Amino acid sequence: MDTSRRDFLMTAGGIAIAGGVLGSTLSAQAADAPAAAVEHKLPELPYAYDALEPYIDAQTMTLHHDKHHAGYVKNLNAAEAALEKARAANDFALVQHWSKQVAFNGAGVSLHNLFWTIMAPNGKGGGGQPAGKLLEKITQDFGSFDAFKAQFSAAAASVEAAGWAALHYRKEDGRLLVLQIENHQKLTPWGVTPLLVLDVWEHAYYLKYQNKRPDYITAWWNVVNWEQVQANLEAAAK
Ligand code: MN3
Repeated sequence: MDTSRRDFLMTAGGIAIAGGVLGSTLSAQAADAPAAAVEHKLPELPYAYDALEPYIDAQTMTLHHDKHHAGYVKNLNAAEAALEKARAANDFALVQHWSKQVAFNGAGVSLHNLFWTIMAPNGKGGGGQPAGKLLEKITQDFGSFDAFKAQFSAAAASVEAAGWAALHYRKEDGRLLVLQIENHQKLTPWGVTPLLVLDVWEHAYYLKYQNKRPDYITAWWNVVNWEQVQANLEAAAK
């Protein structure tokens, strides 16, 4: 296993959905025997657990990162290992089962990797409004920043059960799209790159906001790291 490639995939994991899965497939082609699955790792939070207070509380951040996100990483590693065994055994019922697990947990890992990075403490990179090229693009595709914000908030508020709201960049026509994601992997078209995502699974807000998901969404705008979203747009549009 090429460790520099593995490190790259780990750091780039927040940007490209299923980047690690694609990477392990590519490196497997170069070897005579299939390469072992890439071990996915839980990235550290780029700030302290209490850094997003009072908008997102420290206990929620701790459980969310250390238990939920860590669980997706662990389950992804287990599912990829099991998938390899099922393939080697030509057990296609198990291949189907573990493929679904890889999709669900892999998307969960990727979205959480991205989620932590598009937030920052309020007043220290978090909150306010986008500027420059990002603001220009949002204005072009949604009419105004306020119109975008209203659409994104409504998308987040109305996700059925567990899921996410996402701002995607579609390279084909250079458009920004606000879409919902059910669970971690459903309702997403091909050919888009998520730039900004909001976790609206109950584990993301229930301790502090209980059933008031809209209050969590309103508070969350105070910790959005627009500089990172702008960097994500530049990377996606390259
Ligand atoms: Mn979550």
